[in-house]
Amino acid sequence: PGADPAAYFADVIDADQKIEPRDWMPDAYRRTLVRQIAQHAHSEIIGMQPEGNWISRAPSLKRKAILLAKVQDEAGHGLYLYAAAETLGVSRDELVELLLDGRQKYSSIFNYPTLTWADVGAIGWLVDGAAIVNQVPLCRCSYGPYARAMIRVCKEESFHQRQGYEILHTLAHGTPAQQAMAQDALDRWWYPSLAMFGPPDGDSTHSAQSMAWKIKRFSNDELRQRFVDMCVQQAEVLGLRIPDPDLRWNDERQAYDFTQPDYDELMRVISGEGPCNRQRMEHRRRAHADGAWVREAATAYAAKRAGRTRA
Ligand code: FAQ
Repeated sequence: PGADPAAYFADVIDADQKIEPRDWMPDAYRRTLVRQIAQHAHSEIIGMQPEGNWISRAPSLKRKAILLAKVQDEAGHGLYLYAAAETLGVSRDELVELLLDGRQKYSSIFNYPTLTWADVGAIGWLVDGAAIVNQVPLCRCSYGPYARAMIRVCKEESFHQRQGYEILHTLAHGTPAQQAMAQDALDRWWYPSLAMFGPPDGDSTHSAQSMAWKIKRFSNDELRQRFVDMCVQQAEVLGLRIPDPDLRWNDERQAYDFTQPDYDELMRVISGEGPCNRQRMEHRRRAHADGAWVREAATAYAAKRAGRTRA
């Protein structure tokens, strides 16, 4: 770093190198990262609920063990991401408070209910699939701690995606009732999964600046297109129908044309009016309150140990 920290920042971004916690950065860069990383962390933690709903009802011991491990991975991703956010000078306690107060967001997708076992398969295939498409480019994000966290997270997400795909494959090749259950899950999760990528580029408030800073590497619409193109063949192998009558290959664009999700619905869900928003937040507040004694015990233990080392 030379005498001019702003010039150094610009050079690092230009050269595709990483900004590290001790480097100077514009306040707005820091704020955007805190917002995005915190929202990402909260999504992992709230995202444990829809699948957690099926741990006690998984159809076999093996499925139950796999699902338990997946939901635990999500808790791990959440903590990993809170730790990445803390390198920007905020504490995990503050971020958790911002979530519980409703001042920070989590992904819209986790406000939809998991009605059947097939939904666990659809979440793995589509929601983790969308998460991978969005997060692989984040491994090259300009902020070092976030980029490095994403490498491990993506490896685990790709295992999650396969386990979901395998659940759906089993159901889709099972009895007619199981096939219908798999199709119904795809019908309900398809558009909410497309909406995960955020508003269309024209309405995305942060995209242009985040792309200039190389936090985002592709726009919301570019990633949504990539996801659709990836899913079409996978749905064919499953023998399931993507619920979009206008889905067709466009030779000129070398990509699929598809129906956009309902962005008014996305905005309603983001603003708290989705099918499960209240339930998800109530559950999180209760879990946080029930865990107060663990935090108190851990703080007391740390203080006791610190006293012992000093003595
Ligand atoms: N939900 O200007 P943009 C997972 C908000 S994966 C809620 O385009 P940006 C794994 C946005 O915050 C899910 N809010 O915003 C898993 C902004 O709000 P603000 C988590 C949304 O940031 C799988 C406003 O709309 N992944 O958890 C959504 O440039 C299975 C304007 O939007 C990540 O968070 C939405 N879908 O782009 C776990 C990835 N979309 O603050 C369990 C990292 C937009 O201005 C089970 N995040 N908003 O009022 C990102 O890549 C970006 O933040 C985007 C949004 C792409 C989500």
